[in-house]
Amino acid sequence: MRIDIITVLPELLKSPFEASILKRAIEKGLVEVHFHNLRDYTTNKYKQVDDYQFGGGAGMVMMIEPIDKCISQLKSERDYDDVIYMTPDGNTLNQSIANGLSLKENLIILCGHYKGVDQRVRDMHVTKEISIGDYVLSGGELAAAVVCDAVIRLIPGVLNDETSALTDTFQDNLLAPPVYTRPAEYKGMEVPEILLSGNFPKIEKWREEQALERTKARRPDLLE
Ligand code: 6GU
Repeated sequence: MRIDIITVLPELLKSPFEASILKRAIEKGLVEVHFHNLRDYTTNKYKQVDDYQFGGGAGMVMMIEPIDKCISQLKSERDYDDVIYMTPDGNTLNQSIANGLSLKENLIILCGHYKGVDQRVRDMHVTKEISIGDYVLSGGELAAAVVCDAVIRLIPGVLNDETSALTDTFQDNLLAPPVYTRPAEYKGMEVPEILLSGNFPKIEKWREEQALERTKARRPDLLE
């Protein structure tokens, strides 16, 4: 997979890709991530990327020209499956959206700022609009990093134990069951005995029950 991220703040976005699972995915050649600074696509000498909105009102709007130049250049180099615009009025990210994106070959992610981008960018280029929840961030960069993390860890070969993505919370609309590691007893608190029993069919059944119980208690909406 190749991901091209268009942003006015590349420095805000780079560090998540320099540690842990995302770093390893890049090193293994399973994903390429390229950052494009929108200011490199401006035409005026002030490297201006935003302007006042037509009709008046507070807040700047990201201009169409630098964004179109950047996206058009990328599209001339290869085919893209999707151009994703990060925006609080997009579809809320969930595991099903992440699963779908993990199957794509080439993606562009455009990070919004200020009051957002000129609507014509969305009409002309954008194929998916994604939010990461009902709250407002200063820009789409952190949201883009969240999308990349959720998607990249699903690419086959990225996680060491391939089954571990399959048993994630949400992967089957259930929350994950409680987990324990050594020591078996800590300050009088004991690990459930079943987990020490070695009876794997029984352990599996216990985990399923726990997952269901937890989901009923915390997220009954997932079971509807
Ligand atoms: Cl994608 N962008 C911004 N600016 N705020 C958000 C968001 C995105 N998702 C949730 N809040």
